[in-house]
Formats: sequence, C-alpha cells, structure tokens
Amino acid sequence: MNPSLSSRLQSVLARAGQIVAFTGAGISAESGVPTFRGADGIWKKMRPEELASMNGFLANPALVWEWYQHRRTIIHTVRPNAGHEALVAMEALFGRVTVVTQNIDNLHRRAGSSSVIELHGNIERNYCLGCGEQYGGETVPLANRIPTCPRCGGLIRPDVVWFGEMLPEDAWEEAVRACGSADLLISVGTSGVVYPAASLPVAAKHAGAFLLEVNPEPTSLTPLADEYLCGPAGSILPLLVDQIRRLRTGALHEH
Ligand code: BJW
Ligand code: ZN
Repeated sequence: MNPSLSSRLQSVLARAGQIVAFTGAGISAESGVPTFRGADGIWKKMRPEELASMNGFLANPALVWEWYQHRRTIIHTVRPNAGHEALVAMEALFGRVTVVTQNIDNLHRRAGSSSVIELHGNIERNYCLGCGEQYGGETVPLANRIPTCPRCGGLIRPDVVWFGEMLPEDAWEEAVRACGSADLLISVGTSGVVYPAASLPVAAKHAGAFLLEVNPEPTSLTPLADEYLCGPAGSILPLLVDQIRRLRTGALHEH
C-alpha cells in the first residue's frame, strides 16, 4: 500500500505550520483496543446508554465499573502502535503537532506526543460524585465492585465524558483554537458521528484548513475531506511521515 499523495497535499505538507491530528478509537485499534462502532465495536455487544451515561451508571454502577476496569486492563497491557508513533515523528519534523483526541486511553502521551488535548477525559482518572475528590486509576478503592469515596462515602466514577455531558471546558476551548488556526487537519480513526467533537474537523475546514482523512472505511467526514487515504493508521501514517521526509530532502536538494 503506497498512497500517492496529490500535489495539493504535497504542497500543504511542504508549507504547513499548524498541524492538528484529530483522532478517535481507530488509531488505537492496531494496539488491540476495541473501537466503539463497526464490526468489532463495543456497542455491538453492549448498549451505549447502559454504559456511557449517568443514568446508566446510576442504574447499574457495578456493570459500568466492570466495563471500565476491563478496558483499563486492556489499555495497561497494550502499547502505542506505529500510528501513534508516526504522529510523534511528525511532531519532530514540523516542530509541533497538536493532537486532539476523543480517546481516553492515554496512548498518545505514552507514545510521546507532547501536545495532547483530551476531549472525552482519561481512563486513568476518577472522581467522587459527592465531593469531587480526584482518584488515580491505581488508588481508586476498588476492593468493592462499586468504589466509594473514603472521604464522603459518595460514588466514584471514571473521569470520562458520557452522553449528555459537557466536554471539559478548557480542553474544548483549546481544541477549538487549535482547529481554527490549523493549516492541516488530519482526521484519523474516527467515525465522526459523536458531537460536539465531530464538529471540529468541519470547523477547521471552514476556517481554511486542508482536511486529510485516514481511515480504512469512509465515514461521515469523508465527503468533506480534501484528501482521503484509505487504510489503517498504523500503515498510512508512517508512509505519510516517509513522504514528508522525502519532500523535505527534495526541497533541500533544490537549494
Ligand atoms: C480505523 C482503524 C485503523 C478502525 N486505523 N482507523 C443527535 C444529533 C446530534 C448530537 C446528539 C444527538 N443526540 C444526542 C447528541 C449528543 C451526543 C451525540 O453526539 N450523539 C450522537 C452519537 C448522535 N453527544 C453528547 O452527548 C456529548 N455531549 C454533549 O453533546 O453535551 C451537550 C449536551 C448536554 C446536555 C444534554 C445534551 C447535550 C458527549 C459525547 C461523549 C461521548 N463519549 C464516548 C465515551 C467516552 C468514554 C469512554 O471511552 O468510555 O466517547 S462515546 C464514544 O464515541 C467515545 C468516543 O470518543 C466517541 C467517538 O467514537 P470514535 O472514536 O469515532 O470511534 P468509532 O468506533 O465510532 O469509530 C472508529 C473508527 O475507526 C471507524 O471509522 C473505523 O473505520 C476506524 N478504524 N480501524 C484507522 N486501524
Ligand atoms: Zn467524596
């Protein structure tokens, strides 16, 4: 698989100053973290409203905790893949790549990306619904199936964004700023159906960014993309890095 980049994309890559990678579950799929939708998606087996909503949590906190502990175990046993690593390599080439991620799996930071905006929280953090006290993944009192706060007895929940909840304000504002000033937005491994996150690539495009999509399947964003590279992130992103390196050396030889 060797995506031949359009001359338009080549010239964007040669000039781009502000680059945003907008990522979703698909970028972690090759690490072994299941995606939400699609053939092996989490939602095929479980109903999202049972698991990823406050009502679902209050109705069955043990089930929701079981699900998050299961996912935390997966995340702790996997490693960032070539897709995450390619974004780190791009950061080295461009000076800065802002990663705006919907993922809660921490894999971008573990790979070494230095500018990561987490729109939907982080599975390593938890907080008490009663008093707001924060608990780390390891310190959360999980001896019981439903962890409660040692300070106030309140229910502890994962610090992630469920359906019907607002996104963390700071992360959202930073993401809007980064997308509003991007020259290039690379949307990787997201179905683009969950709002407000899915509005960011659209906003970036309206503000003048070149929209590049990397996904093995077309998505709701594909019709809007300036360029669509069809394939898994772990193959396509490293090829993109190679092409950028080649463009750079080519440019050097011209001088
Ligand atoms: C690969 C690959 C490989 C595979 N390489 N790619 C009606 C219309 C519009 C909006 C709404 C509506 N009704 C309700 C809403 C709002 C709702 C929403 O958007 N719903 C839609 C689903 C309809 N949004 C919200 O509720 C948000 N809050 C909000 O709106 O607040 C305002 C408000 C307040 C009060 C009342 C009402 C509104 C919050 C959304 C929170 C989403 N939370 C989750 C769970 C996070 C915690 C956790 O992980 O447990 O976030 S849901 C889940 O979806 C998770 C993800 O971040 C998110 C996006 O999924 P993603 O990443 O795109 O994954 P997939 O599986 O969908 O796609 C994977 C892709 O990868 C596929 O395309 C594959 O092809 C691809 N792929 N292998 C590259 N190797
Ligand atoms: Zn508490």
